[in-house]
Order: sequence, then C-alpha cells, then structure tokens
Amino acid sequence: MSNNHLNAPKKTSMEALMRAPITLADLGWRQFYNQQLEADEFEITVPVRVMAVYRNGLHVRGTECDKTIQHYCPNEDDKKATIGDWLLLDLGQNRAIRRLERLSLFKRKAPGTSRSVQLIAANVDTLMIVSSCNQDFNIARFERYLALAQDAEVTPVVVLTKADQATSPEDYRREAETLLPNLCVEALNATDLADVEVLLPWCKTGQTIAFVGSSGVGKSTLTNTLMGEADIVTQGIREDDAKGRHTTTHRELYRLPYGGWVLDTPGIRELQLTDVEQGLASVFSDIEERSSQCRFRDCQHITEPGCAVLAAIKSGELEEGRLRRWRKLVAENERNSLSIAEARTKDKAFGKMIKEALAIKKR
Ligand SMILES: Nc1nc2c(ncn2[C@@H]2O[C@H](COP(=O)(O)OP(=O)(O)OP(=O)(O)O)[C@@H](O)[C@H]2O)c(=O)[nH]1
Ligand SMILES: [Mg+2]
Ligand SMILES: [Zn+2]
Repeated sequence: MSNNHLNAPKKTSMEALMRAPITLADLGWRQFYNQQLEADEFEITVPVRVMAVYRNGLHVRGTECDKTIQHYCPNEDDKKATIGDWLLLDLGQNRAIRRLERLSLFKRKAPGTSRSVQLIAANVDTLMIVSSCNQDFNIARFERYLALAQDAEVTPVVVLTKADQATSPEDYRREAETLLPNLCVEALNATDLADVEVLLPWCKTGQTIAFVGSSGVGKSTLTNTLMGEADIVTQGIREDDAKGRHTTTHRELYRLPYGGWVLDTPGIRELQLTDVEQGLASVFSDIEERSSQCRFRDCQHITEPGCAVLAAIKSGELEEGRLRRWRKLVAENERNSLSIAEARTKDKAFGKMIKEALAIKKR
C-alpha cells in the first residue's frame, strides 16, 4: 500500500457538485490551453471539453453549456476530436471552430484490416491500466499499455483487481512492479470503496483518469465504486439499452464526487501499437541502452559478434522472453505506423486527383 491516501481529495455530495457552477479549472482547463487562445477568440468563442463521442455528434461541456454539437472535422485523423479534447465553440453557430493542442493523446491502430488510427482519448492525466489477480495478468499486455502511457507522457498506474479472490495478490503486485522503475501498482477489490480509495490522489479537481484493459477486469466496477451514490454508469445502463452501453465503443467522461473525471472504456481485445517509438524505447530502456553498446550500430541482436544485448542474456541480466517481446512490439509498431502513413498518402493523392478532375470539368 502506498502513502497516497494522505493527500486524498475530499468527497463532495453529488447534489452539491451539481448545484455549484462549474469552472474551467473544474473541467480540467490548464495554462497550456489558455496560451493557445488568440485575443479575438475570447469574444466569439468559448472553450468546451468533449465529454462523449457519438456517431452523430459530440457531447461537449463548458462553463455555460452542456450540449451536443456536430462532429469536428470527422475526415482528418489529426484534426478529429476525441473524448477529453478541448474545442473552441462558436457562440453563434452550434459548431467548433478549432481544436486546441493536446497535453496527451492515446491512440491505436484501428482493429481489423483497416489501415487507420483510432483515437482513444485526449488530455488524460493518469492511465489506469487494469488487470486482475488471475489468468488475465499478462506481462506482455502490460508492456503494450505502458508504451502507450510513456509515449503520451502520461503517468501510468497499474490496478490489479479481484485481489479478494486471489490467494496471494502480493505476488502479482510485486511482479507488476518490475515492469518500470517507480511504477505505482495497487492490488485491490474493485467493489470495495475502502480499497479503491488508494486511487483518490489521482482523482482531484480537474484531474482526468482513464481505465483501460481487457473486458471483464473491472473497469466499470471501479468507475461505479468511485462514483458512489451517483452511480451514473449503472444508471445509464438502466435508462438505455444495456447492450448499447457495454458492448459498443461508447466512452464517456464522468465527474467524480472528488472533483476529477473518469473515463471508463470498453474492453480492448487487442491493443495494436502505432507511432509509439518513444514509448517503447522508454518501457524497454534496459534493452535500448544495451543496444547502444553493441559493436555494430545496426546490430539486430541475433548472432552478431560483440552484441551487448546477447551478452546480457547470456549473463542472465536480461530475460530472453523480454527481448522477444521487445522485438515483436518494435516490428508491430513500425509495420502499423508505416501502413497507416501509406494509406494516408494514398487517400490524399486520391482526394487531389478528384479535385483536379472536378476543376477540369468546370473549365
Ligand atoms: N470479487 C470481485 N469481483 C470483481 C472485481 N472487479 C470486478 N469484478 C466483477 O467482474 C465482473 C466484470 O466487471 P466489469 O466492471 O463489468 O468489467 P469491465 O472491465 O468493465 O468489462 P468490459 O466493460 O467488458 O470491458 C463483474 O461481475 C464485477 O462485479 C473485484 O475486484 N472483486
Ligand atoms: Mg465495462
Ligand atoms: Zn546487439
């Protein structure tokens, strides 16, 4: 257990929270976003945060508004808005005119054969990587999620649920702690608030946490326990078609009675990495550092003489499985990044061709 509970935020009743006017700081606004505003934008726009993404619109929230607006640039990946984003809303029209630069972004290769990126969330402060003290516990999977967090420069926290059903949850915790130096790992019962309270230091006013992990590990349970009396997640299921909430890509930011925001995500079957080279270098810094000591600069660490990585495996300092996992993720990351970039270039070239054809037709 950590000493984090010493600086845990106070709980406010949901009623009081709803009554008080919401400020930009409450919504997670920072100096970083403020700096991006032009003087004249203050008059015609207001900043709003994306609370949910639906097929036909975005649910946004600002100090004075709480509504659904049109999608913002749905066709261009890098301009598309995702949950957690800050947009400048045109007061006259019901649409956003600009998306602000992000403090952080999580994305992955879209599942299946599609060669595109899927945005998971933006401007999250803490990535809560959820797994359970059972067969779901998988080092290779943790390394994927950690690469995502490290690449986005977001603090990762490993949450190991179902500690109440395991004979020695401490073993799982200790193993997870070896994943990264100073990694915070909590083993707990997700249904018990007394346990879940260890997560509160990350749930302070204006802070945003996101639960990610496989299906069934307890992400919604954690969210519900944190929500307490409000229990918006299960209420939502009752009001709605339960199917819609749990099995679709529905993601929503919920306000916690502790002042922060929580994003419960649907279980991810396969987190395919893309564009996280820095993140991988950071998660596998033990291998990357040794690579720089290999005799050949382009050493593949297979059979080369003077290979520092192979030497470390021979001496037992480095685990062979870890090298294998690193190799796999680096290859996957390169493959996905490349194929997405290629697909994008092709799309652009095709768009240009159509435009030119139309221009010629007009003439
Ligand atoms: N005993 C115990 N049961 C838990 C714990 N965490 C989750 N569960 C149970 O595990 C089941 C799945 O939990 P969910 O919260 O729905 O899992 P999820 O991660 O949201 O799953 P998806 O929405 O499918 O991604 C539920 O029946 C929970 O009650 C825990 O720490 N202890
Ligand atoms: Mg869930
Ligand atoms: Zn080498």
